[in-house]
Amino acid sequence: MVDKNSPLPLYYQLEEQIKKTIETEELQPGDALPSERELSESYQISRMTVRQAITNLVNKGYLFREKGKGTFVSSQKFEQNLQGLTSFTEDMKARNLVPGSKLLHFEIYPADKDIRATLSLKDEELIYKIKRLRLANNEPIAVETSYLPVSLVPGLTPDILASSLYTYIENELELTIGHASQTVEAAIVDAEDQQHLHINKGVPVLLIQRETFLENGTPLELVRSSYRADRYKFKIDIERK
Ligand code: 16G
Repeated sequence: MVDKNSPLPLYYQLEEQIKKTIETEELQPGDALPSERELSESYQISRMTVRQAITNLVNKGYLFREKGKGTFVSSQKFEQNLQGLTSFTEDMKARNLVPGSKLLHFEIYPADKDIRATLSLKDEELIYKIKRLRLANNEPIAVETSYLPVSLVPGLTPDILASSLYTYIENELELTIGHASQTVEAAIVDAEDQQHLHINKGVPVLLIQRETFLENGTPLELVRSSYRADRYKFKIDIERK
């Protein structure tokens, strides 16, 4: 029940109650939440208040809406260790999820100044710009934009990009990927990426920028990826020196 005399807003109280039913596993991932009407009747609060609580829980990732079907409890967030230099395909397989890729953009063009500098390229050297939506069990997880020199990774095609880029680089081209330097920050994506990721306007994502090098130090890839912050969290083990 909610306490109408409490200084805490009613929507917040309802939010906390729903959260509790999820945390105690009374409601499990995939379970449907009672309808707005049912919740408003059983808690004796307005539908507007119920809607506000649900919207907040959707934005925080506890619930998700399916058009015409209702609101459901989300799965736990994916936890990704930041220590290893892994590919998306490897990350998903390690969790027994089926990795997926949808190619959104594929282009070969002369690198512009910034990217040329990052990838240590000569003037006008050709690069790939590849934008892919990455999926786990068909659920959109991240939008990834990669830049790679064509001379280093020849023969890349949309077909190859439907599966694993790293498998192609390592198994077909027999290159050895060495190390990467990576930053993570919060960001808001544009309307197009919001749609790809199925997130609401204004919901933050985790923006990862990674520069990856071959074992011999040659720059291989610059990538900017927006991961759904409501579905993903990063973990790092640290030691006191
Ligand atoms: C990861 C990498 C990305 C790489 C991709 C290859 C980050 C931020 N990005 O998503 O740089 O291109 O893996 O994945 O970690 P694939 O082998 O499954 O195509």
